[in-house]
Amino acid sequence: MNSHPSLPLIAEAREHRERQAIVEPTRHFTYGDLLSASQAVATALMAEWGALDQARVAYLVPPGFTHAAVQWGIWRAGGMAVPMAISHPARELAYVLDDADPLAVIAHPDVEDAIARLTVSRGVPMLSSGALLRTAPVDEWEEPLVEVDHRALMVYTSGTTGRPKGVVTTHANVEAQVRSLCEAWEWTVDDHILHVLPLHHVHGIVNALSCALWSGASCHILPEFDARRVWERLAAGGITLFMAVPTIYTRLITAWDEAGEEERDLWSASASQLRLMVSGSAALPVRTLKRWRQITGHTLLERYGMTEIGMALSNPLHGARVPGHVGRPLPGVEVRQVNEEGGVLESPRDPGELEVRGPSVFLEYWRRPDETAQAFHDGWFRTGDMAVVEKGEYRLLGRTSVDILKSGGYKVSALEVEELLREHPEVQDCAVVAIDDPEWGELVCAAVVAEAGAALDPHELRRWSKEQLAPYKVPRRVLVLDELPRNAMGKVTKPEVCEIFEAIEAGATLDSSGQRSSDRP
Ligand code: MLC
Ligand code: AMP
Repeated sequence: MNSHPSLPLIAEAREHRERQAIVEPTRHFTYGDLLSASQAVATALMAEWGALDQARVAYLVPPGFTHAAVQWGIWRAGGMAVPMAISHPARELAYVLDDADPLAVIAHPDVEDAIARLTVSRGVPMLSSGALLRTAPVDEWEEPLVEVDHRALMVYTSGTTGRPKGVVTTHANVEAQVRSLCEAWEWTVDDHILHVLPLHHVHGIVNALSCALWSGASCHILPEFDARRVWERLAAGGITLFMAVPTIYTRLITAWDEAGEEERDLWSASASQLRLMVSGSAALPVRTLKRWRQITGHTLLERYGMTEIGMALSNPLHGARVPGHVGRPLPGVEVRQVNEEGGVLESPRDPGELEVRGPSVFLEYWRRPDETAQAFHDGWFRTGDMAVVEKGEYRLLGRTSVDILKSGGYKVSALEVEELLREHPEVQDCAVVAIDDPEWGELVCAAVVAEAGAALDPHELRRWSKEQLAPYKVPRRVLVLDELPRNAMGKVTKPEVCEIFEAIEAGATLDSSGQRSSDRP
């Protein structure tokens, strides 16, 4: 076997073969196990296709050891890893398959049925992750040379235009993202992170899983988020780090409030033992930060990032964390603000759009050269997020586009949801807006106008949407209106649509799935 792998991640893993890498609820795996299993995956892929030379390999594998082994195996064979979401319905999975156009799809036996029909009709080979991991070891395995500027990862994320785009990062980008966080948050081999995030977005992939594995630390993975299980796992002891989106902290607070006194005391005491708890992917409400501090003694470290850039701004590990602020640039990251004309602001105290530059910034949107070019301004990535700097600390003000929403930490394109709703035979027109919500941050809400003579049922529209869209994109509230509010130019005025939802909310007449209303307030 080649003793000089070109991926630093693999070289580092060999330094701590005996240490625990992945801990599942009932099984433990060492770095040695991860090296063997990922080599088995790489060997099997290369037996079929030779060194992959950046070819895309998609995978549909629940969070856990197998997921990590498959991702590393694709990398070690020289491929580009394309994670798919197990919670997504066929239409979303089909979109990723068509857009990524992968060489093969690796599927876990539990989810093979969900993807088999799609791969067969497209002629894409499907491989079972179970069978790959059982590939017999090969004595003479020449690990292919993987250049740092080779494409490593493609994560699908929604944008202001059309359907989701594949954000491609190179090995150098991923390494820069990981090393920046490992330095800023002082990861060590002695860390144990409790991982409850999905593994098809950077928060779960890079910040939690990859930082742990790069550091020789242990990653304790729960297959899905469940508030009581998280508290119970924290109470069992040994965890040093936790990372989540604000909705998860809100859910943990609710579970704590509902627990008995003895349990609360145990949970609070065990959480206080962690060395760091981080929040990100959406704005952390100050009330959540304060309540979490009361319960655990931790001032959550809030940071700001994006799929295209990894993490950019962070409150400090040591020193004061300013509530409502996202801190300062992370190591290796340059941040500036520009005005509407693209001019760099003279005073960062003025509001401006954030632009980011550095080795962690992505390479390209997959097969979208025009959109990639538009996303940059003189070599700086345009985030679409507005911010001011107050006493040296960045504070986010919102986004430049009303058509991007964040719900439970997931990004949603209002335009994408609108396009889907317009495909419904009874929908003539619609407007999708974000409504503030204490649990989800923002809720996806849709105002729709029915086709003439159609009796459009909001419940039915939601049920139909669920069959087509990722769960977090499905409108939570659907309101049937006679017409959408428009300005003199005939353009739908989304702020007015929001006002209608808010007025109805204030009157508390709208149930969670929407109800018919044609009375404009
Ligand atoms: C689930 N649902 C959501 C939702 N997640 N609806 C809106 N927004 C979401 N985020 C739906 C379910 O389909 C269900 O619909 C209903 O909400 C209740 O489901 P649940 O079982 O209570 O929710 P759950 O599955 O527990 O999910 C909640 C969650 C999850 C918070 C654990 O949303 C989550 O894991 N969020 C993290 C997302 C993330 O990792 N983002 C990082 C992106 S990277 P119904 O109709 O059946 O009731 C990034 C860069 C950066 O942003 O800076 O990090
Ligand atoms: P995504 O495209 O899913 O990677 O989401 C990135 C977006 O999440 C950013 O552009 C921000 O709008 C938002 N975001 C990430 N972290 C924070 C934060 N701490 N506060 C507010 N918004 C955030």
